[in-house]
Amino acid sequence: MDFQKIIAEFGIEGTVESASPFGSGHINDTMKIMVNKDGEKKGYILQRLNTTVFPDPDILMENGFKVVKHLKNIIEKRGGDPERETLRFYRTVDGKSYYQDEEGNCWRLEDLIEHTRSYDLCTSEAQFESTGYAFGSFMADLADFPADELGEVIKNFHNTKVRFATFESEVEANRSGRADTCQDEIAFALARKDLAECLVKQLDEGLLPLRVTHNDTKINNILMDDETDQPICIVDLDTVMPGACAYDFGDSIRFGASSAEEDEKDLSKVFMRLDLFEAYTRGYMKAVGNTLTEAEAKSLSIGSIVITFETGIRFLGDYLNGDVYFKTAYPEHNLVRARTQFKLVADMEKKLPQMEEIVDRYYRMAKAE
Ligand code: ADP
Ligand code: GN1
Ligand code: MG
Repeated sequence: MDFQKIIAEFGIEGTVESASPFGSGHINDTMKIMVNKDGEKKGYILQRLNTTVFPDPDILMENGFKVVKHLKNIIEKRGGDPERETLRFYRTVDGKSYYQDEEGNCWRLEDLIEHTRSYDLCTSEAQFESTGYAFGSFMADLADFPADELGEVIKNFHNTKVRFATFESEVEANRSGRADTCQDEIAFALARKDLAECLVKQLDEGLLPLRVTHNDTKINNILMDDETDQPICIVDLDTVMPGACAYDFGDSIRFGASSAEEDEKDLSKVFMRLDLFEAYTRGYMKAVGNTLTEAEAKSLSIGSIVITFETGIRFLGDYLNGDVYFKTAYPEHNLVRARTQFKLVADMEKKLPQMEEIVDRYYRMAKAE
């Protein structure tokens, strides 16, 4: 890959000193590029967009530019540092939001946010509490963003009812021929049709309001400062769309309140940590508790189970399809991921009363303030 040529397309001068794969995202190909210009080094993130997942990169990138512009204004108003607290995308010298090479690959470029890192496993309650605060604040910052200006990048992204129907047809089709290797997991999933429908039903009936949500709030999509270990910037804005607040709350819990990584093979190590659940709830409610309706607050605990279940059927569906969506490192990877999600679902089903008590307690506190 000629990275020197690619960055020149974005008007970046200087010599590429290094280019290495970066992060652990499942969708795009992410590279960290270090450029030397007259002895000064600057880092960039270059991503080859996954056009199977995002068939319309124009819509994707225009959404990204709009969201970042909105966030930059808010950060400036509150006296923050827009260079570090949100992304900066580059346009090409021809004014396009991404560069398409001769082979059809679509590339986008953004500044590397220096002296930060992201985690695949939460390191402390304090870190997760501030993550809850950051994702809650993100939703608050987007509260007055005109949602109708956002193109729908992936239809029905968190429509778990539609996801369930898709999963049923994937089981039926069994494209990879591997259905016989995951009969227990398929049965676990097919027994939970009601779970799949419960958030969608409340949205359809108007019981839950639509907000502008991030929709992919796992903790490796938030950058922590190397020194303070505090959240600096929320990344991966590809799926910012109208949604329920429980989508974001739930996805953070799914990933960050888990005792183990998403692809842990030893299921005895996988459970939902109530201490982390409480920490996240504390931070989240401090940010947005006083703006949530009763129904929204109530939806957060069950929503965490729904989103974990949804992610499980997406992984299992992809395993059945022959690993065409998520990046995998080995043939069983998606099945291993589905198993951790289902283990978490089963554990959360048992812990639901405690989760609801925690949410209710912090919600009341936030309302009383
Ligand atoms: P994917 O859609 O594949 O998940 P992301 O946009 O999330 O791709 O990027 C992958 C990872 O790269 C992120 O999880 C984060 O750790 C890191 N990353 C992304 N953008 C930046 C940035 N501007 N500065 C520093 N790290 C970044
Ligand atoms: C993908 O892109 P990444 O790795 O941050 C996926 C999410 C899933 C997640 C599971 C666009 O997120 O929806 O929840 O993997 N993103 C897309 O880890 O499908
Ligand atoms: Mg990501």
